[in-house]
Amino acid sequence: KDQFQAPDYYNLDELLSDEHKMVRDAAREWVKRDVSPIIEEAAQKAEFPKQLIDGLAGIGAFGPYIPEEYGGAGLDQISYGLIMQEIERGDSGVRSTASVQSSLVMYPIFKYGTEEQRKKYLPKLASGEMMGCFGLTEPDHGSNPAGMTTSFKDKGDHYLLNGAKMWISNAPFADIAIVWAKNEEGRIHGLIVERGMEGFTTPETHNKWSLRASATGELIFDNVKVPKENLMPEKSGLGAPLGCLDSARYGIAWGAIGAAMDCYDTALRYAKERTQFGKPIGSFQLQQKKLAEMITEITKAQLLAWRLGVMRNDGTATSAQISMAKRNNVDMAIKIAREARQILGGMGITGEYSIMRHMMNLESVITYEGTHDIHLLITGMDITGLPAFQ
Ligand code: TGC
Ligand code: FAD
Repeated sequence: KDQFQAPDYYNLDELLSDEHKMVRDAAREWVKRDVSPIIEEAAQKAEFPKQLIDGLAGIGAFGPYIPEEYGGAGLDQISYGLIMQEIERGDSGVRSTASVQSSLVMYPIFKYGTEEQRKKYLPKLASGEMMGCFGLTEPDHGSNPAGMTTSFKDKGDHYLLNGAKMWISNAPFADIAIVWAKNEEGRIHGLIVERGMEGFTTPETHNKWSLRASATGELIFDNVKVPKENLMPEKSGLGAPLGCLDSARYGIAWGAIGAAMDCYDTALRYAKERTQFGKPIGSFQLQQKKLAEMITEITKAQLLAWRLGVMRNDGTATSAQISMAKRNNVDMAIKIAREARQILGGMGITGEYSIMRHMMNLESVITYEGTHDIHLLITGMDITGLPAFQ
């Protein structure tokens, strides 16, 4: 049985509105009821649990901040963050599916698409009837997407798309892909590619030890004819995909707190129940130091995420501020997962507890949406004015 109790050491609930708490509690209950009982088996089998799609749509996880007229939940940024926190409390892979659908598929269609594209795709994406993926990374261009070689040519009544994307979450089952590719002048544009277009395939990536409950794959484009109306016209250049990443990275800053809270809560309960040398292990100073540091770091991360949410609501958060929160909170979560696993001793390596799964998942989360190193360099550039990427 899922006994999770969320830590709130600084009474952060007092900073939340009734709507925030209602949205958060609905997501929390859904994770307890529908995710926790099945997620370990899905991860062991390396399968994305598709049966969760309806529930994700039901808690507003697909397009939380997309206006209701397009099928979204019309919520604010803090509600969006809280939903991501609760889902990742269950599993980072399930949160990935929600992040991609919301911030990397619905967001670009909403922001950069035509009214026809919004009406055609957004309501179906919000309800989960249609699933999407986001293709930016290529085999030879990960941290440096500006170097991408996927390209399209204008053939009069259509575009001809060639190239390949790698490490794409949701690719194996997605109905549409948001694909970033260069035109003949080398300018990056976003195209909506639909499953079934001739020459478009999505082979699955196997043998992952991380994010096993999320389906990852490639996107291969072999002379794919893309109708002209599938180009998103309102923004081009690298800033277009990077703008989507701002929204997804913000959600991850909250999501990572969820994973950390679950590891801490599990370790705290175990430390109070497990007896060695005639005493609960939680009575030993070394274990208390670990737990005390965990709750301190979680509390700091919660404050960072909440403040960033307020700035996102005001429209004042910068890309560099979002980058810092993604980096800090994922790093915090992975360190807590490692310490929490040790508190459980041998039991910590089993699937009886969620910690090892979170720990392995977080190895992907610290790498995708910009690696920890790239985010350090983003902060470095922001404070010195000197880019150190090249
Ligand atoms: P740079 O010259 O700095 O910038 C190019 C243009 O982009 C603008 N810009 C941004 N715009 C919006 N949001 C941001 N965060 C932005 N950052 C930069 C910038 O102003 C410029 O605009 P303009 O108009 O002057 O052209 O670009 P650079 O080539 O030097 O690269 C900078 C760098 C390294 C920070 C960037 O390439 C980067 O962030 N790399 C990391 C790549 C990455 O994060 N990939 C993620 C792939 S998607 C993914 O991982 C999904 S996982 C999903 C899941 O399962 O949850
Ligand atoms: P590289 O860029 O080759 O980096 C390798 C190492 O070099 C890293 O440690 C990095 O920090 C370091 N490095 C690189 N450049 C520098 C530098 N200038 N200075 C110092 N160090 C540097 N991408 C998508 O487009 N869509 C998705 O849905 C998606 N989902 C993913 C799901 C999973 C499970 C994973 C693992 C990845 C996913 N990605 C996705 C790809 C992800 O964004 C990339 O893996 C990430 O951006 C890093 O690229 P890379 O793996 O090519 O590593």
